[in-house]
Amino acid sequence: MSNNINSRRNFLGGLGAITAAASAAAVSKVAMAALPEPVIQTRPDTMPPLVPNTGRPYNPVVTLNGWTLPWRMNKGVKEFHLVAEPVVREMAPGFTAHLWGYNGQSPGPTIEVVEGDRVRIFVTNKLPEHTSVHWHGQRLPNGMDGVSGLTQVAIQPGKTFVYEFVARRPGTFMYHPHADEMTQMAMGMMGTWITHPKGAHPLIAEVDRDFVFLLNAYDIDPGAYTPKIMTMLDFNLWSWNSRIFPGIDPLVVRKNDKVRIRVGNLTMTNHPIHIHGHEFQVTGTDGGPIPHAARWPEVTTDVAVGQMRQFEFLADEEGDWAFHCHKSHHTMNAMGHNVPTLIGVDHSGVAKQITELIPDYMVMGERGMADMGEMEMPLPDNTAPMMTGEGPFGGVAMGGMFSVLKVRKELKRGDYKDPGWYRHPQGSVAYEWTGKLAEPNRSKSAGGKSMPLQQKNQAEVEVQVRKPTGKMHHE
Ligand SMILES: [Cu+2]
Repeated sequence: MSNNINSRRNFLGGLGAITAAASAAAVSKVAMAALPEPVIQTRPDTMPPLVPNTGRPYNPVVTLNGWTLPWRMNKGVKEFHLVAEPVVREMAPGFTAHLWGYNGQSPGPTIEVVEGDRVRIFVTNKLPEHTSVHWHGQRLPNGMDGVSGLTQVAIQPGKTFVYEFVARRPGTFMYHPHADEMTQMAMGMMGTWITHPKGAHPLIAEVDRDFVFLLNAYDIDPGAYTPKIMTMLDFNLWSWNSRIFPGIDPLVVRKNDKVRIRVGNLTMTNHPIHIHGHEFQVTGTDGGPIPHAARWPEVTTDVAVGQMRQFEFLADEEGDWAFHCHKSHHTMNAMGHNVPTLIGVDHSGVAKQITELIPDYMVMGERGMADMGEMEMPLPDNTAPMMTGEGPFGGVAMGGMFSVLKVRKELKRGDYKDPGWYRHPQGSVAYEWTGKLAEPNRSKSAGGKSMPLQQKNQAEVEVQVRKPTGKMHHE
């Protein structure tokens, strides 16, 4: 996590090091007369929570590899300024994508308000085509719902529209265009909206750490910068807030902190989000908080398309706990697909011969794919390796939707700095067995009483042989 707030342009500008808290409300008299000056973020780091210093107090969220949009208070109305524009997003170190987003990044900044707040959002369109913003999950006047053509005129390039409503319902919401959605969401236009409860709420617990991120997916050819927008299913980059492992920051929490994680899905498939070492309860959806009697413990929760799930747990086990999507193809990056299974195929000799013809030739997968995580394979420029990451015990061989929940005793309240790798207590790490191995005691009655092995007649075993037809591919 970076504490560099200088990368945020604040309303006053040029003041140098201004704190996140101060930038939330600092507005000059000149600015009051016009639109709020848009605040632009240029970095993909997880920014510290934006502590409010105007309006009702609340415990702010931390946006994973993201930030919260400062606002100005104008006669009792919270005013925000979103700018829809092309952005350059570093998805992982060494790999940047040319996306569309808001205020310098994809996803756009998180918007945080309090139940009952009057909100005004200025949306300026700097895209080459029209857009609109839909406020997913909000109770609002129909004409503020942001569906271009249906509830409003689309925002043409260069135009600024104003959305105004009262944040009536506390919860976790999303925002995204409702104009040329296929293109604009495939290009990364989305953001999160948090409406905090205005006081103690019977179903919304107070927590020590409150994280939020969106699930998104891209199809960017190795070596390319711009997503292919026509892709429906075969995405090759599975990201959290437009970051892929090892570019996703760890979720750093203090031992015995009560933790809430809010996850919204704006991809085109479901993602079973899985945490190690702890059980959680799903405490809310974008439809609102879940009654206590309807909650049950889980270690994985499926987040379907267009849904938000918020879950909570007590982080009472120290360590570096994997936290990831449980679809194994979603924890790898581009180039991992369309490779034939070669497990058990011996390539020795062949690779050497081919290398003489094609330098850099590499055989993939004869001992499984784990080698891929460690190989120094030449990649096209601007490409994330398929599986990578160096852990304290070797290659992690992951990509995509993978991060680490780091639970530590020694952290201070509000400290989100990466504490490094976990120091395991002596004797608490899986270790190699170096003693003798017993001979396996093989089962002699595989079918039990119903199909005793001894009575099976070998001659009755039928073998089907299918001859290749002319239509099959021959290697
Ligand atoms: Cu997934």
